[in-house]
Amino acid sequence: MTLERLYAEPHRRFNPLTGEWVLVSPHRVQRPWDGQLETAGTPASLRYDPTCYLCPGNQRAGGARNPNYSSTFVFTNDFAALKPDVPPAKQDESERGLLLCESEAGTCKVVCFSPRHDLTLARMTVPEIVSVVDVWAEQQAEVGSLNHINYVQIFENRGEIMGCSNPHPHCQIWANQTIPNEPRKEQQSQQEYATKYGACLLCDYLQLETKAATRMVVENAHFAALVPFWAVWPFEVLLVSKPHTSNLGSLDPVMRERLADILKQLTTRYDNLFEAPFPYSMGFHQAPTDGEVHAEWHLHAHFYPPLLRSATIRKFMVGYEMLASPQRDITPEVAALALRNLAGTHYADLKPR
Ligand code: H2U
Ligand code: ZN
Repeated sequence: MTLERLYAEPHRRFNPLTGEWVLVSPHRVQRPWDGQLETAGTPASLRYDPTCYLCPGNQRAGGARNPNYSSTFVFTNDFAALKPDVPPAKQDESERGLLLCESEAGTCKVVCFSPRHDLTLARMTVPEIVSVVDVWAEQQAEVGSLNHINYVQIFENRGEIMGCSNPHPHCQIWANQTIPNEPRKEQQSQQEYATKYGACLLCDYLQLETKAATRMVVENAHFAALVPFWAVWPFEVLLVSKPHTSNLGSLDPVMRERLADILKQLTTRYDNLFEAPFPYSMGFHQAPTDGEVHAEWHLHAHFYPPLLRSATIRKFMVGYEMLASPQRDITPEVAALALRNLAGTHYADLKPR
């Protein structure tokens, strides 16, 4: 069977980073029912919102007041899910791993990208995004150097549809003692691949994608954004560094500028897809900060947008997906083509005012 024919029929694809499979059902795109309708997010219009807990000078829900910051601003989450001072303990009443629990120390931070309430990564300039990348690199190194921190997770939730109620451009950092599930799976896969082939999984994968070009969305000299072969979400993107590097803290100024550039290019195309602010959860995966070398780790970011075929139709991960396996309708190749063909200039700048 040709690859083309295989891709046109129900098939499953393997995710070598997690060791999991995704079911692809391209023929289902023809079904009449289109999915759940939602209201599209509207761009924030105020440069400063007196009711926003992230705007400069405003009081937060926790009582503290934000400084009059002019670039980025980092603070410890007032409602942190993790705390540094947890007494260490581990228990399993069953002694068979049936009631296993252990204490977990950590910290949670919030990073404001800009004092401007109405901006997003797509609407910020590259130098402004470089300031954000600098904070990420700084935090990764600083938080990661703490004794009780072995993994630093940087992530951004955008859009009401993703449960983010505040449009002010910001991300969160959750850092903790143990390596969380997703990076742990990826660590195991990268380690096994390195042992088996004496090469880096993502370096090898990127080489294949560069050659194929069918799933590439945008690239620059140091980063590539592509719809991975095994993507679960319709417009999922994997952002990979071209040089083999294991964490944000080790990026030099040139790499930081190129990362800012690709972030702007990708988020601009996302917004242009449905000519609306594009919701997503994104986050960086990088080497644990447990004192080991971790040469197997290759820095990357995942973008998981929930949208299906318009700004108001979302994909739900329910039913078969909750109970058996994730599934997608349009192929990653079709999604990549749609994103790749979009203008690199933001739609809001192209429209007559
Ligand atoms: P979102 O990224 O999901 O919008 O969450 C923002 C975080 O900001 C959330 O974790 C924190 C919440 O705990 N927060 C504060 O730390 N202080 C506040 O005054 C309100 C919200
Ligand atoms: Zn604000």
